[in-house]
Amino acid sequence: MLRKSALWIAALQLVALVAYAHVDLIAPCPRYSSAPGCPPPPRGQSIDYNTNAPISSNGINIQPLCKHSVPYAKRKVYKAGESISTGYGIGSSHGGGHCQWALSYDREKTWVVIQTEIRTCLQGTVTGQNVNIPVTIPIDAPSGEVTFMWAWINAVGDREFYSNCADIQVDGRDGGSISGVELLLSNYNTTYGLIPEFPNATDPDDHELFDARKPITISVKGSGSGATSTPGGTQLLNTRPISFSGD
Ligand SMILES: [Cu+2]
Repeated sequence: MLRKSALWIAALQLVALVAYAHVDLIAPCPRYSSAPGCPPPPRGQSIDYNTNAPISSNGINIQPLCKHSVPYAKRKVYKAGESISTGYGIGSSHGGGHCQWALSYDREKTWVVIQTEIRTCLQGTVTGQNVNIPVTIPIDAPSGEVTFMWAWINAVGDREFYSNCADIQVDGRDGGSISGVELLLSNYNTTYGLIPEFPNATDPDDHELFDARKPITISVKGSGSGATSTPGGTQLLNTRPISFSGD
């Protein structure tokens, strides 16, 4: 009996370790974050103690983009043109990778990428460190309730896709449009293909796929009505054949 419970404790510790093995957005508060200062989860939802776990690993264990679909009731307000000091909790930086930051005005149906960092994103960060990366809300961003996403494709290790989302309010123009590129979903699941590991500076990192992201413009009607987008939704990108490089 005693041995058995000791084993259980060891197993639970292992689970806890695994939970710390990745990276998460910690500011602005991602949905249902356990971080101090973050709001309680919305009614019917529970705290996510694994916000730092990928939403897809080697094309399996798929969770929805953002991990959770019910937004927080309260939103932090940012002005169009404002730089957000986004924060990250580092468990393992996996050699860095590709980051995309995207906004959705239609509850995560359509995404416009507003900032990208290829290859070096979170590279060289160490376990336990908190890292800040400035992300600027475009000056022409229309007002509205917006989902703000950080997405990450790691350089080294299992082929993972990370996605954390914060619920924000953008204080900008009353209606109008915002332009950027579509969100690249490589590594999200096998449909989108996997980017092989790129541990060394000379390794190919599939940055061409990022260069090839299609432009997208999201139009937002004035005074709080809905959003429309052209050419229509986040399209499937990256039809590269699936390949695993040994890990
Ligand atoms: Cu990880």
